[in-house]
Amino acid sequence: MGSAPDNHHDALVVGTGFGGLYTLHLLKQLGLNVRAIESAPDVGGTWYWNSYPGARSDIHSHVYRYSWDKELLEKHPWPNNYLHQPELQAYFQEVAQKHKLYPLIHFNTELRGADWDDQTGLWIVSTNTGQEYTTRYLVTAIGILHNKNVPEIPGLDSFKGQTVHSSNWNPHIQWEGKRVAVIGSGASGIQIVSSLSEKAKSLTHFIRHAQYVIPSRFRAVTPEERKGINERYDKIWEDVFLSNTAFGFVEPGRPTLSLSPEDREIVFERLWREGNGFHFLFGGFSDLATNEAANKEAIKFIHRKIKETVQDPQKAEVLTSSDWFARRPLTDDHYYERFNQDNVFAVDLKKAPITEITPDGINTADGKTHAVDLIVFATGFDAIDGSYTRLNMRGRNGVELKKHWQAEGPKSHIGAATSEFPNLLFVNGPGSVFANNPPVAEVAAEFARDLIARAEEVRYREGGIGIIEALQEAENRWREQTEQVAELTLFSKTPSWFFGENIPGKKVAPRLYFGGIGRFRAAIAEEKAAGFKGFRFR
Ligand code: NA7
Repeated sequence: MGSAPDNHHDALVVGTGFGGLYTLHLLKQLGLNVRAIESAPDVGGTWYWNSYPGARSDIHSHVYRYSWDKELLEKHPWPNNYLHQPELQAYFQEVAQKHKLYPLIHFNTELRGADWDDQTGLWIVSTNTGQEYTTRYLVTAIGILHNKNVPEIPGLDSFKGQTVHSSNWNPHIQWEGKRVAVIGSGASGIQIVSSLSEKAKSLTHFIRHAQYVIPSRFRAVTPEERKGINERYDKIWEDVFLSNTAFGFVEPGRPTLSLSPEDREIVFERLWREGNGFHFLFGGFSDLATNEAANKEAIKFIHRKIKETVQDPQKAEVLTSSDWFARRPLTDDHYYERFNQDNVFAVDLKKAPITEITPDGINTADGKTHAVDLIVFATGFDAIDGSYTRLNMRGRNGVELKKHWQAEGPKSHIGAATSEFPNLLFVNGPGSVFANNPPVAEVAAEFARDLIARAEEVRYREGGIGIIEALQEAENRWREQTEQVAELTLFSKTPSWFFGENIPGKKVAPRLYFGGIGRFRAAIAEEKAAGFKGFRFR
């Protein structure tokens, strides 16, 4: 199919979540002829798709938004300290409307692949609709959690009831009054168990690795608090962008073992009472995620809370993790309490793995059959690079992105671009930073904009087509740095999607930079100050 003029752009942005919408806004401001494509029928990205009952951000609402629109910050309603999925959806819609982004977006249009033509300096982009686009810059903000992981369990096709992956929820899913199985105990599984167990006939949670779930302390924000936050917003964002985790709370410099056991206990109790998993891990002490002895103290505390909360000792045992408290921290107000209901059960898959799915339910290795009507796969995603490797992306000389990253795992220079793929930019791609997503998306979108602005400058000055490419040495250096920092944390000692361990056969390597958003921004600033030395412009 040929490319109609409406399908040729200076820049094509893929995705309209936090990263994509802002990138679209920035490139429009830059005066480029820019278009976005989005696989969903509306804006929102990850937050469009993850709409299961109880889907909610577990980061405080006043920092789970863009910092750059002061008016929206002050006026857009957020009645509670956390945002439910429909509120986030409404927020994205308001941003897109206010900034006149809707006319620039082609919805229901999914990126399938793209080929770089070095002669013309164009990407030829294919989509699910059959429509091709050509673009000089291809900016992908395709989300780090998009490519669903559904395990291949024998007999799955024979199941007579309904099955759904957490990111595919829809109104046809019948769960009230039904016997529900939830497989998976990450952020999605915990929230789904907590909300569905209210009205399900029974709920069985199949757990391979139990996790540490900190109360969220969901509550309304008072008008006084809101006023105070509005007045302090500039300072709040300044701190967020200089911090490590960007979650909007103070990150103390105090090591855990610097306090006496009694004083430590007071701090842990306070963190538990105040709520929020990230706050518990990063807001009380400086070293819970890096020091084994410190982490063990937090683990002891949480284990005790589980024992105190869950009345049935057998269920409590299944819910008690033996790993480091160093995966993405989880938050929910009711998760542990739900297991005090007679109709809520916990199955330890380490002791009794799933052997097969039958027409009526799930069989486990201990000979039990769990009869269910609905199976919810809260089994996560082929995360980060998995969003890319499912696509047919071919760079210079036809090199495939999948192959380019196969041997050593994904590489990029400061999360923005990879060698041999000129003018392909990532917003929150591999090599980006582990921190609160909206501020990270802003930093990444601005970096992509700056790279494009620089390429355009070179084009006007020197003629030619305007090409940016990450240098191999630069991306290797960034990878080394990412590995070194990851090694200092307990995250690297705890299998998770951060390192690719959740997908069989995937190269195990850090996919995010754990050095904090402040240092990540400093790396970008240094890069810019040195004339973008890690990139070649031609
Ligand atoms: P996660 O955090 O990747 O969690 C997936 C869960 O599914 C995790 O508990 C896995 O167990 C479990 N899983 C995966 N495959 C299987 C099989 N085959 N059998 C049993 N259990 C399995 O995904 P989420 O959607 O919850 O969260 C993703 C991110 O979204 C989250 O971090 C937030 O940033 C928002 P495992 O631990 O691997 O044993």
